[in-house]
Amino acid sequence: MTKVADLKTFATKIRIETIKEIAGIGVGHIGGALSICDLLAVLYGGVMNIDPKNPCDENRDWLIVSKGHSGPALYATLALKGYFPMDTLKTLNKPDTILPSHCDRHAPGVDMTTGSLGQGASLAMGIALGNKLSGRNNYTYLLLGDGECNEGQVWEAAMFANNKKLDNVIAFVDDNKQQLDGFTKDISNMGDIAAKFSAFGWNSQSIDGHDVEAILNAIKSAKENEGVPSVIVLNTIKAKGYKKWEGSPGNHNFNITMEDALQFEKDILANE
Ligand SMILES: Cc1ncc(C[n+]2csc(CCOP(=O)(O)OP(=O)(O)O)c2C)c(N)n1
Repeated sequence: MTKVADLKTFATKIRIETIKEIAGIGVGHIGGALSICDLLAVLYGGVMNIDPKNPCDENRDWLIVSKGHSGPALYATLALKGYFPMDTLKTLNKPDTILPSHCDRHAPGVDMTTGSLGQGASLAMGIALGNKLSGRNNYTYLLLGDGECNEGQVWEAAMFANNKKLDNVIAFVDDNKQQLDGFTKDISNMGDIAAKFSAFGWNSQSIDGHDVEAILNAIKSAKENEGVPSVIVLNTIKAKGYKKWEGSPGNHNFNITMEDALQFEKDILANE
C-alpha cells in the first residue's frame, strides 16, 4: 500500500478510529495522537517489514513510540492492520484491558511499553545494537516528541547511536511545537532540532510531517546513509484533523463524547 492516495486514506481511518477509541472512555491524549497518524500510515502502510500474524518475528522491523501517551493512535493502527480485533479498541483504559492509555506490550504488535519520556530512546538504541550484533538487516524506528526532546536521556541515546554507528535506526521527532502544558518554545526551547541531531553526528532531515509522500521519500533517503543513524523531524500540528483543537492550548488531553467523535468522523471525511 505505498500509493500516496491509499496512505492518505489509511491516515484518515487511523484518525477516525483513534478518536472513537478515546471517546469510548471519554478522555485522552488526543492532540499528540492525531499529530502522528500520517507517520503511522506510512510506516504500517508499506514501509515496515512486519507480519500481523507473527508480531514477535525476530527479523521484523521495530517501532518504539517513546511518546507513549500516543498509544491510542498506535493501537488503532494495529487493529486496522489486523493485529487484534477492532472491538478491542472499545476496551481502551478500562479494567483488564490489554490497551492501557500508554503503549503497552500486552497488545500484539506493540514493541515496547513506554510512557516515561526519554526512556524509549535508550531502549531503541539497545534493540538496534542487539539486532546489528545478531547480523539482522532490520530497522528500528523511534518516535519522539519535541517536548520529549527536553529530556537529557534523548541526547545520551543520540550520542550512543552515533558512537555505535547505528545506521539501522531511523528516529522521528513529532515536532508539533506543543507539549503537556504549553508551547515547547516557552517551556524549554529546543531551537533547531534537526541541527542538534546533526551536531550529535546524525543524518538529519526536516519535512512536513503531514505529507505522506514527503515522509516516504525521507525514509528512503535515510536508508541510503551508511554508518550513521538518521532522524526525520516532522513539522506537525498538534490535534491535526480536529479543526477546533488544532494547535490550540489545552489540546494535550481533553474530554470527548461519542457524539463528538461521530461529528469528527463526518467533518474529516467531508474535508477529504
Ligand atoms: C519523564 C516524564 N516526565 C513527564 C511526563 C509527563 N508528560 C506526559 S506527556 C508530556 C508532554 C510531552 O510533550 P511532547 O513530547 O511534545 O508530546 P506531544 O505534544 O506530541 O503529545 C509530559 C511532560 C512523562 N510522561 N514522563
